[in-house]
Amino acid sequence: MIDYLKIQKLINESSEVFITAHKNIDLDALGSVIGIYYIVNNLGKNAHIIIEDEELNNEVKRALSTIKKTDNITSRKYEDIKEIIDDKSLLVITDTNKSTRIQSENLLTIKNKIVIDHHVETGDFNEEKTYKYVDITSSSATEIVLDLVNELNIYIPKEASTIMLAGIYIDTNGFLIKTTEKTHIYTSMLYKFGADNKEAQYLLKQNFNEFKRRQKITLATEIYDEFAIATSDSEYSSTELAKACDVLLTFNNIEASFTIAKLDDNLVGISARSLGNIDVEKIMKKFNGGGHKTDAAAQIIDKKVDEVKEELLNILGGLR
Ligand SMILES: [Mn+2]
Repeated sequence: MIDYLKIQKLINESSEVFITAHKNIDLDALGSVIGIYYIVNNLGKNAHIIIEDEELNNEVKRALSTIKKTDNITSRKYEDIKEIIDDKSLLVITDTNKSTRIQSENLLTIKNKIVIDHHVETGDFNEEKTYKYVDITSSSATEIVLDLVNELNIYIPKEASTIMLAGIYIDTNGFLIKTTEKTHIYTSMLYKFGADNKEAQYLLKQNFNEFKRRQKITLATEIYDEFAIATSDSEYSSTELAKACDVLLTFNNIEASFTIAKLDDNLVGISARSLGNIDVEKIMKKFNGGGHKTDAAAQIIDKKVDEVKEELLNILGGLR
């Protein structure tokens, strides 16, 4: 259970609060950041949202322009706020537990830090944290933040609630994966705040070319008994591989899915998902990767996509 009293105390004792999330910010990260923003504001402190991304995806752009218009919230860069950082500043990081993935690593100089995340811990966040809460059973970072919102009895305005709703929608693939009773309880809380599902749909409109790219690797899928394996010789990002992998899990008879493609010239990425009967973390560990039983990944240096697929098939063959 999240220690909301400790978080409240840390905010109350701070001078100002800086809130950030992972690079290439998405709607879940932004939704959780906005939720924290309102918590901090309600507790009577100044909050600053730090986003350094040079290029924002369209959903995030739309969301940011909405809350700028309606709630007068703007994001800032480290350069703008570095002068006001002092010993009592508090940094809140959401939706990532990798210090290298944070929007601005400069922010890590802030001594007091809270980390709130729903990803499996990777051990690459070695900075000292004042308080850390990682819950991998939560659908999204936004869901965890709503737990706080609920405990601390905070009100979230309509437009911000819609962004938070869209954030949960993104991380659960439309309430298909990682969704629990709690996810729905907090979603209904967002509706009570005035979240608008139709507006969320507009926020979530996707880029057709990106969709086509994901479809392309999805169409290259081959089925081996209860396993779906998709490969491509084109370059994909690990996010794209993860998204395509999520989708493969939705097909008949599939218990585990894998997407494999080049991430870079001599780096192959593999993403793995399971409904829970197959331990994909164990499988990814054989590639020196890691993750969770149902959600794992690995990166392999100096191997070809086909070689990685062969290795994977051997491992899967050994499972029976
Ligand atoms: Mn997330």
